[in-house]
Amino acid sequence: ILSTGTPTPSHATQKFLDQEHRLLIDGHWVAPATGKSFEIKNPSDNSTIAHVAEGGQEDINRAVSAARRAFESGPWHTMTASERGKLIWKLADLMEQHIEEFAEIEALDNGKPKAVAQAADVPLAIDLFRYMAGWATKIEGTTIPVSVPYLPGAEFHSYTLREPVGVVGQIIPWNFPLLMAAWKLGPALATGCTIVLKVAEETPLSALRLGQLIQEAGFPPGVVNIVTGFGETAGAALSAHPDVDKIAFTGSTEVGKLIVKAAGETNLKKVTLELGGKSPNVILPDADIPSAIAGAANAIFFNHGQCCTAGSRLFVHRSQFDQVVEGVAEEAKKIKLGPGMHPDTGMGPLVSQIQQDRVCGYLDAGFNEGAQAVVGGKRGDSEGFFVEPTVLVDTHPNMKVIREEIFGPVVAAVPFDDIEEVVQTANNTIYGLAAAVWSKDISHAHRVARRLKAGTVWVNCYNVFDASLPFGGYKQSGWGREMGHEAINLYTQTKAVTVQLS
Ligand code: TXE
Repeated sequence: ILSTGTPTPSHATQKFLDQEHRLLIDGHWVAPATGKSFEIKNPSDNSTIAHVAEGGQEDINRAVSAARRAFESGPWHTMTASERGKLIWKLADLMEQHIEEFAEIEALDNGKPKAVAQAADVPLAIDLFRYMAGWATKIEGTTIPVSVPYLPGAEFHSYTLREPVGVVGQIIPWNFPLLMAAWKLGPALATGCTIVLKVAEETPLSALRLGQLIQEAGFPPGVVNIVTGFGETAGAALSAHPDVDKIAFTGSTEVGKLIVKAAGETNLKKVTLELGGKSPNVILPDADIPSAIAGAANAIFFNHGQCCTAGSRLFVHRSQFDQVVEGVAEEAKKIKLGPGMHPDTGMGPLVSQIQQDRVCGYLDAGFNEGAQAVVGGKRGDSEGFFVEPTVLVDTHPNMKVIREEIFGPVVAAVPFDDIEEVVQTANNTIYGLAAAVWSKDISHAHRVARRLKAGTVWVNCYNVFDASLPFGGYKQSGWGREMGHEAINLYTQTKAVTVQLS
């Protein structure tokens, strides 16, 4: 594991880390009502990099009241769509001036390689805001002809308005801290909602830096409120709050179910969920094998496997199974483990000791049930929360490592004999977030793409994301879609207006 020669953060990043990190409520950085703060760790060496405020129930209440005021009577409520769009675009411009700083914050806080954050997380977040800025002025209703049978001869003019849902609570995870904040904030701002964002306790820092830029861009007070704190307290208070109109959540399926329950027991707030996955990656016999091997490695090892879309079940035709498994294992061996800030790091640590223990627990369960590791299979020998990139074989369909989301750099490779069989096995999961198929035969590829039960299917590629593509899950991977036009629909509601003309 790399460690010597790890650069220190830039002056700008260090200055930010050393600040007092408070809550953003009603346009001010305020101390939490709890009076408490908690430590933020660098997962590559378990050192403390910052302290942030621990927001609780009372802070959530204050933030929701501020968001309500901003929604009902603040300047936001009378701002034109064009002005809203310009503010969002301005935020993207400000982010662009701080790409490196954001990348360093993500590397230190989450553990991902700085170069990856700089090439993917931060530019994708900026792009998302620009895409959503464009939508602000394109949210339209329709006109609808009506003929009412019990009012013969009466004439009407009917139309629909698409109005913002209102005060939105957003709860995000730690795997792509800045990008998840952008996916949530972008469409909510474009549609004119106001927001209380509860960031993950593991990785709150980039959202706090984003909060500073939101202030600098000039969003009115109360439009975006950011509360740092824990899930069981701040998160639960937000999802049960009677004055929140919608919760958008990304995280575990387990907590997703708690959110739905809280909504049902309180005000039936609308809920969208982006939850776990156990995504199948299917390599058909007619695939271009070298690119499928590289793709399969990327599918599982990107972001250390801490992707809801991680290609954690790799299905390969029996005739090519050994070749592909060997190829993916070779790719795994080439990956250098190290701190996110080290320029040679290919894979950083997992985000926390809890996640490291969870992933290693899955590995142990797999080995006890008879699985074998072709490569990897152990935690890293260091203070940091590293796990070796791992390829498992000799699994069977009832094993935990096949059924449950591991959320680490662990792929199970499974041979298949025919397409019908692999489609059935690939769909044999409670999840349905993503899937991929590799084939040079376009009919095969399209046919399999149709039959895979997943919200995203990639053909001859993996982990391709764009702000314009709707993203979300079938089955227990979630409700609703993020990004694209569909996200706009889910932050608005339809009002039908009917005017009698005669
Ligand atoms: O998730 P949690 P954790 C999966 C992945 C991972 C597992 C556990 O399998 O191993 O979940 O990760 C907030 N009410 N994913 O424990 O707990 C919490 O504060 C309201 C998949 O980190 O779901 C954080 O902000 N909120 C995934 C957010 O929920 C609560 C990404 C996510 O945390 C809460 C992350 C509660 N009772 C984990 N409890 C994906 N889909 O990408 C927690 N939270």
